[in-house]
Amino acid sequence: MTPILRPYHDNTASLQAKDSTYTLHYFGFHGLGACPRALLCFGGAKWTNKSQAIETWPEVKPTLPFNTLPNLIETTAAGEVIVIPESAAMERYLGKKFGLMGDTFWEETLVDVYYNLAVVANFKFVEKIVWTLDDARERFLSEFLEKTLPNWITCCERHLEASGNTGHFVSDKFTLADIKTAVVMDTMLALDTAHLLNATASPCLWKLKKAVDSFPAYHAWRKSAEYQSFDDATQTPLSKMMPYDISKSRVFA
Ligand SMILES: N[C@@H](CCC(=O)N[C@@H](CS)C(=O)NCC(=O)O)C(=O)O
Repeated sequence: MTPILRPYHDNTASLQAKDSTYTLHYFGFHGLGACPRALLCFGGAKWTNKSQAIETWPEVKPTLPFNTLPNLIETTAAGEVIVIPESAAMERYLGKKFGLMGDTFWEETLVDVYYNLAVVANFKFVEKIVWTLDDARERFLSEFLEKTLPNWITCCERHLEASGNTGHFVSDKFTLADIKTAVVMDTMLALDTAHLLNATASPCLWKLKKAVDSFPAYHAWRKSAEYQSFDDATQTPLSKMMPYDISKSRVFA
């Protein structure tokens, strides 16, 4: 039977429940699993990784709602199990659940704007540079480093500076926008970007990255052996495609 999402589910109670446990089903590398994992740390949630082995992927794939990973699996205290596919949907779900979407309608809009800016920058990197033809990669990478990334940085810096350089997109509070931006910066820092991303060229993003990476539960996750194993599994295939050094993302943790 093809798995489907529940056509209707009133999750008001589960959104309010603080005692759920979570499983993040993804492959054993960072990729699209990195931001949901960070959000689970910021939410102080009880969570574990279910790392999908490549060998069993062909039989697992058709059992998933959209045949892809990540999937977030939430088990409420009452034993109800909620499965959410699509990284952006689960990130916004966790953002709402953990109070990381701002406190007013306008703050939520700002969160959406800078969250989406990071989503799109990451998507362009993945689609145009990772999943591309070998002979096109170098050209797309140059364009990305010369245009797409500087534009993303400028848009973020302008807003962060105008908001008082607090280390946050919204006031002085952590939101989904901060967390997604810091996670996407890990990928960008691993490329040849030292001239674009540093304490003087992009001081406001640097401050934001430091604030996010220093958050105690997230800092501890980044220091864990499991996170380190995801670093290694992320590094190996990408460094075969282009200059890529994940250790450069470990500026603050
Ligand atoms: N739009 C989806 C994309 C999911 C996706 O393409 N996931 C990849 C891994 S990053 C996957 O499952 N690949 C294995 C496959 O398609 O067989 C999301 O954001 O969750």
